Amino acid sequence: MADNIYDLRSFIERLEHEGELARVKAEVDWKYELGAIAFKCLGPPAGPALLFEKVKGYATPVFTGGLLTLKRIALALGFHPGTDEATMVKECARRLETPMKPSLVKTGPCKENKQFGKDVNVLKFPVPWWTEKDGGRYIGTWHQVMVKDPDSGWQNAGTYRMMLHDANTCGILFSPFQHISLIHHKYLKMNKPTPIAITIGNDPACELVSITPFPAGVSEWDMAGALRGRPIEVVKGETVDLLIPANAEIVIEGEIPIGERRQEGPFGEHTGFYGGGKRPMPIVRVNCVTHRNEPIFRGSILGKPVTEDHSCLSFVFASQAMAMYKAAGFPGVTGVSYPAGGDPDFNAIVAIKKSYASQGLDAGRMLLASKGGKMLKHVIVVDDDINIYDLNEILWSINTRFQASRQLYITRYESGSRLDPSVPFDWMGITDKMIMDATWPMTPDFPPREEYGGAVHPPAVKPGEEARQLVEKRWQEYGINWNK
Ligand SMILES: Cc1cc2nc3c(=O)[nH]c(=O)nc-3n(C[C@H](O)[C@H](O)[C@H](O)COP(=O)(O)O)c2cc1C
Ligand SMILES: [Mn+2]
Repeated sequence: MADNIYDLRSFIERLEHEGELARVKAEVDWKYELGAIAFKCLGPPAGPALLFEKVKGYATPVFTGGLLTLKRIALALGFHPGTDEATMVKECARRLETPMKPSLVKTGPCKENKQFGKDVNVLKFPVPWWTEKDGGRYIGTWHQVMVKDPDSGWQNAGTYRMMLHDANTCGILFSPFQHISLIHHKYLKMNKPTPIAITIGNDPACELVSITPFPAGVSEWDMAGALRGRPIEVVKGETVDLLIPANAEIVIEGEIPIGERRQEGPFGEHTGFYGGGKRPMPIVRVNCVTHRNEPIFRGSILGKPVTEDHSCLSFVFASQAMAMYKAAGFPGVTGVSYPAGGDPDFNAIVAIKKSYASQGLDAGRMLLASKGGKMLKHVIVVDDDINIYDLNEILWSINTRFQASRQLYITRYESGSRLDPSVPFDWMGITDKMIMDATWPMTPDFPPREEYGGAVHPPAVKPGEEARQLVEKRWQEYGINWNK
């Protein structure tokens, strides 16, 4: 377990120790320049994590790219840096079975400095203006937003982009199926503002659970404990009744006022486009800021895959989906992947050991119906002999085991991303979805056949056992200088 990582600083130290960090000591402008450097370092191949030590006009450094690659995610979660993705996904799915409640401590580093009311000024932090076509400076690109269900006391954490409006106002964008939206609507019904807290710069386990689509009622901080193998420490907010990670760099406390909206967007997004335009969105009124001594600001640039967003979502979506199938007792799922390069928000691959005819369709429907499936558009289900990390094998499966008229399922008018540029502008948020069941059919029109040696499907090409054994025995004699 990642015993030595408990906050952003200890993670940065670990990255530096592994040669994964570049300290940028030259002065860099928060307006466009910092974003352009971060963009260049996305690669491919991926560049190092970046710590901008001297941002023009500010004393606070900016950190980005900490979780851009699987190796860095492995380091964050205490895996050996060479661990393969399938092993990490399965182990994290297992860890998520044991939620650990946070331990409440009296105070912590995030309380070292406090400003209230008129003294609040979020402009004191070096919030980047990532790219020129963004509608403004984005303060929330790799942050954690906490709200609490007024009925049950369930506290949620999620990452929903936040634009900076002025010294004590930010904009926030969330889709109607997100947990913050469910909770915010309860406060609206009671005619009360929604108390809210935001952390910027956090333990990477907290960052990862905040972008994981757990079911409603699950507290992400319990899951951060599960991922780390030990509870995270939390403190009470100064002005809000919320549990906040004690080691966070920066904490913003405030409320979403009733009915107030300001223009938000556009923003260069995970689709690779500035989709969505400028629209009136809810705001956060900031009442209090606390931060560590010499805080580190954390952000992330989005865009065409692969960015940090895609690497992390690909990983956390897969772990959570494996855990979800297991908890539901769904049979035969042997692996789930969300290819980062396609945009994991929109595509998933599920491998199953099939035992009944509609199992592939069921696996796809179950994923689409889960919280994690709300953004998802395309699910491809394959048999368990297919390597779900090899796009060629996936295409081979589609091309040889799939007939569109019988194994392609399309639904319309589903809830989905508000940023998908393939949807007509005024319809964004409503989308088609597709399940491709690329597993061998098991319907009665595929009976056992003599031509296939009594099997339902043709045998795979390979030399017979006898010939293979002969070749192994005589291998040295052939003089083929090649080690296989
Ligand atoms: C960098 C990044 C930015 C995100 N921005 C948004 C956003 O602006 N709005 C949104 O609804 N979801 C956004 N998401 C997705 C949510 O964080 C994700 O669906 C998460 O599960 C939401 O938490 P919840 O399930 O507790 O509501 C973003 C994810 C990442 C990684
Ligand atoms: Mn949630």
